[in-house]
Amino acid sequence: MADRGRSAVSVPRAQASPFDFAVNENDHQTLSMVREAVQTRRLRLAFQPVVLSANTERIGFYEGLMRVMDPTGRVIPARDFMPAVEADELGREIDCAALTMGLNTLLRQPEVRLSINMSARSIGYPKWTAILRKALRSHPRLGERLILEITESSAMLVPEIVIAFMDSLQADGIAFALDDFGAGFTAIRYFRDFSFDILKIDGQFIRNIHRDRDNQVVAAALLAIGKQFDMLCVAESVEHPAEAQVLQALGFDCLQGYLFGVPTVTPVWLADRARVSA
Ligand code: G
Ligand code: MN
Repeated sequence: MADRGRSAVSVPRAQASPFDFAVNENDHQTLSMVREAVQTRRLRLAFQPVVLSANTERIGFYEGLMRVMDPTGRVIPARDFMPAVEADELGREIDCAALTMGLNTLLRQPEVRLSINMSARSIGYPKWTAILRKALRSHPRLGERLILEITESSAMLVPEIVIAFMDSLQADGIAFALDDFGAGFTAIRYFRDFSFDILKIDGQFIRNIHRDRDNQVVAAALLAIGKQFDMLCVAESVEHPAEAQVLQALGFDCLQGYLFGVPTVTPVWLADRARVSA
């Protein structure tokens, strides 16, 4: 990945390898596909439960994950297009759409707590702020059920700005989650100034944790950091019961992953409504 970024910037076009060309071409196509999806409103939120470790029948909150429908109606997950649009204005538009859909869900489902992903690049994007402010003006308590997830790599781009942003929104009851922790570069010293409420440990340290001694040690260390800074700790990408057992024994607060529910565009509250109206 790093090589790809470097060569795309520094290698003159004539010397770019066919691989680089294909990658750039691919990103370009992704960008137009997503742009069209935003214009024609082919965006959906998929919901995935985050369950309590002590009782996995209970849902702490849902994560709302952005999905783009391609023209043939196929559902494309955020991780397949966000890297291509993240630095573009289109990334801001996606964040605005996710926030709008998330706030609408909170309005319609008073029992749901929901997290929405955002880039630190969207902080200070006037449209994003306007969407949030407008919703909070008419429904001041909505923020108490909203969690904003910011990836570690994005938060570390502009830590001082993230700190001020969090301070300004925590008064509205909004909680913050540091997403994909361990996958980027964290300057631990910022933990003192950040006031993240939730720490989500990246799935690469969770995978096969029942068999992988390295992951046992790394996940325990990341968990210890989270606890030290009073954060609720979530393990991502839990796929097997044996992994869940180890994570429960380590003391994780919440678990998320295919084992407890795949992201779905028809969560229980919409499925119930479909049954009632059928
Ligand atoms: O970056 P973030 O953690 O917000 O991304 C979550 C992504 O991980 C989503 O695209 C979601 O579909 C995916 N995901 C959720 N649960 C699992 C899982 O158990 N295994 C894997 N491999 N991916 C998952
Ligand atoms: Mn997330």
